[in-house]
Amino acid sequence: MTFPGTIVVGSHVWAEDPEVAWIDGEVVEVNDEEIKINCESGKTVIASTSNVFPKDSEAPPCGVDDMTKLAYLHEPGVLQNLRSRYDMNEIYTYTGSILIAVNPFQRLPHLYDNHMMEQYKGAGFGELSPHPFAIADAAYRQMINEGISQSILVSGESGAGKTESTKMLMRYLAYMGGRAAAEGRSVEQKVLESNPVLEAFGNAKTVRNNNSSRFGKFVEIQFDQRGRISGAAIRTYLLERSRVCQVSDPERNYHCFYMLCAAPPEDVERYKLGNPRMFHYLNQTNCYELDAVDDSKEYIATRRAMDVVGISTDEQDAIFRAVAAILHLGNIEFVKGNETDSSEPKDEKSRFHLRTASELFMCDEKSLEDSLCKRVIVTRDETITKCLDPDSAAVSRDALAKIVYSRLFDWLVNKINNSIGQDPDSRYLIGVLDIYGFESFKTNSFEQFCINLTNEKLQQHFNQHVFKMEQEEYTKEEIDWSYIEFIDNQDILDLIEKKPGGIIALLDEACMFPRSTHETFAQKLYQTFKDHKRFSKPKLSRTDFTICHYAGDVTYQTELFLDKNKDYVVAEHQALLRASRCSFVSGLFPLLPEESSKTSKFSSIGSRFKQQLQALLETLSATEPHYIRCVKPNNLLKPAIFENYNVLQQLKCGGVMEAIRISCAGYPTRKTFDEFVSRFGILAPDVLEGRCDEVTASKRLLEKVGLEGHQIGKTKVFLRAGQMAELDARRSEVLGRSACIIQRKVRSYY
Ligand code: AOV
Ligand code: MG
Repeated sequence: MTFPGTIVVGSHVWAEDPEVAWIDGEVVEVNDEEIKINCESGKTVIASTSNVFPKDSEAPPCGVDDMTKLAYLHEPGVLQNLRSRYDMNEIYTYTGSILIAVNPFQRLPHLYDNHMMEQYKGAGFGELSPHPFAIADAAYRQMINEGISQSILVSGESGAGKTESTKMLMRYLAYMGGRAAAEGRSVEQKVLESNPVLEAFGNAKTVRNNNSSRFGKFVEIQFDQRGRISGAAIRTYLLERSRVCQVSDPERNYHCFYMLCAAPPEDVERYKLGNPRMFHYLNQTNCYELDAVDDSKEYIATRRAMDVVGISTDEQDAIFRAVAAILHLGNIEFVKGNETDSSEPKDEKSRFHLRTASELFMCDEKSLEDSLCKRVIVTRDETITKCLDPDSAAVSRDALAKIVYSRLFDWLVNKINNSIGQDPDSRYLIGVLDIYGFESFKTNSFEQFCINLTNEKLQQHFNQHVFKMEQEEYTKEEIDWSYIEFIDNQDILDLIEKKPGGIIALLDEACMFPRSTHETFAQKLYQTFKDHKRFSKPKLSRTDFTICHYAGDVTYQTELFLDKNKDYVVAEHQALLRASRCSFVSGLFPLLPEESSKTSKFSSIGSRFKQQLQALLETLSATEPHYIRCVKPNNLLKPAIFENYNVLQQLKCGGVMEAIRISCAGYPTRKTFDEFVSRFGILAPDVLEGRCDEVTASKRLLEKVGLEGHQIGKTKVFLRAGQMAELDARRSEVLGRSACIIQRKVRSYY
């Protein structure tokens, strides 16, 4: 977007800069294609006219609380606005009804206390500073007033603040919909306390976030006729299983492992634990402690939260026994056994951990050893026992640890749901979605593929909504607006999930066909999608593929796609734990229905995830959505550092720039009549002579300056992209530089 002819000497502009993305300055020379700019920083730069944007020299230095109030709705303007607000700890900003939240990386307790909730209760949207409470309040009121279910979608990259924002939303909704004196534990208390429980078992320290959620979550809060919370349901998505047995520096395993090792002595003894440095599943990394977190206190807090959500003491004991058993399991090492290609526990130490794990799982020690070191193969005529070599036994051990942990996590979610209770007569609900944002790393595997599919789906939903909102604004102002194109990502969704023929379908086929490898899978993809606009094969690779996502290109490594897509329990593991004397453990492994115990043991994680997403989107489409976009201002996780490029990239990935683009395609600048007249009256002082109202004055002004294509709404003037710049340029000409200074001085008297 450029504004030819609107840049004159004296114009304030933004120019692209390799270091900080955009720098601002004043134009001192204009040639055909090039202009010379004196920057605020003292630098002089030459820029091409196609790479500069007009700057609003009258923008308030502390920014505006809604991007749509900016005179110029473009990238540098948006960035500058966020930045100047962030510098003053104003971490929230609206773009219309979307809330942008920039992570402060420091506690700002005054922002979230009860007094704040009190204030937002019933305040009109936009009346108070932007805040998640305002979003929750708007959702709650819309639900009550219009009787429509609502949803609040929180997104952003890892560490951007989704989970923290979600907790704030839940607190506010519990505050609004709570019943004062309920017997026992109230529904809203249980809903709130589900957070620490799920975080203990589903969060971990990663490079990007010390408390990273390793699962997606949709919390549905149900309300009765009177707007009181009557039930809730938590749905979770794709817990990262691999972390249970594989962690790299400087990350950690799931919090619960460290908490348990730091439990009071009697518990540590009961579960035969000790220093986390003893355990293979924890000592693959050097990170054990977290800054400002005391695991022993967290253990107590988690236990207390488990009490609140209705997990009995016996159940808690069984849960932590299973967690401890996993740690002991991880310490069993294998060496070659007597027979060829067989394996057995390495030494006394490994035998000790094997014994301890079997005690904790309450299963037979020999059966545990066999389930790790042997496989039973049933053919038509006979049953053969095959030994596993030490490497395969270790793989088998890890598979057991992962399946127990993931079943345990699902059990927790289920238990919490049953304990909170669903309200079958609920009138409406507010859903809060806290789900992983778009990911693009050096290596991207099946997890990133699923995560990015989620984001494609939510992006489509978002675009459609933003688009609708724009249309509504125009309708409200009674102005004409022709349909504007926006990037639709349906083609990417088809590429991934079309049935048959999409990537997931091809992956499932590969998983069912015994001779497939990731190489044959990749070949199949190349063949099938060789002409697809959104798909490509990287030149130097034989097994990678690239998808051109809405937020950018991501290259996926197929190596582990087949393995990771297969969800099956090794029959020996199933039988072993099914036979546990602990009803909790055996309950994690219910008998399989006839069907799936036959030959085809394969169940596809990708397809199931796709179905879950479908169900989620169906739920969402029956609600009125609200959006929170979280932004991580730096990768150091430190306060007061705002990295321009980094933030811009996130605004793009979160669809904020696209939302802005959609609005730029229409009438991006909206000025109320009196704002308009006071800013541009100087262009035609004569039309303002005599008495006339501001609407008439605005109309005459526009006529006089000969602007076309704009619209007059009911309360505002709507200008097309570039028109504001044109008016400003004329204004600077009229004013001249010195006049401009005088005017500013005069203005400061008001
Ligand atoms: P995430 O949910 O978006 O990441 P979190 O909500 O866990 O990110 O936020 C990461 C960290 O940033 C928190 O642990 C806090 O230290 C800090 N933080 C975030 N928001 C605030 C706030 N409003 N005030 C103070 N500190 C904050 V991930 O779960 O990794 O995608 O998978
Ligand atoms: Mg999170």
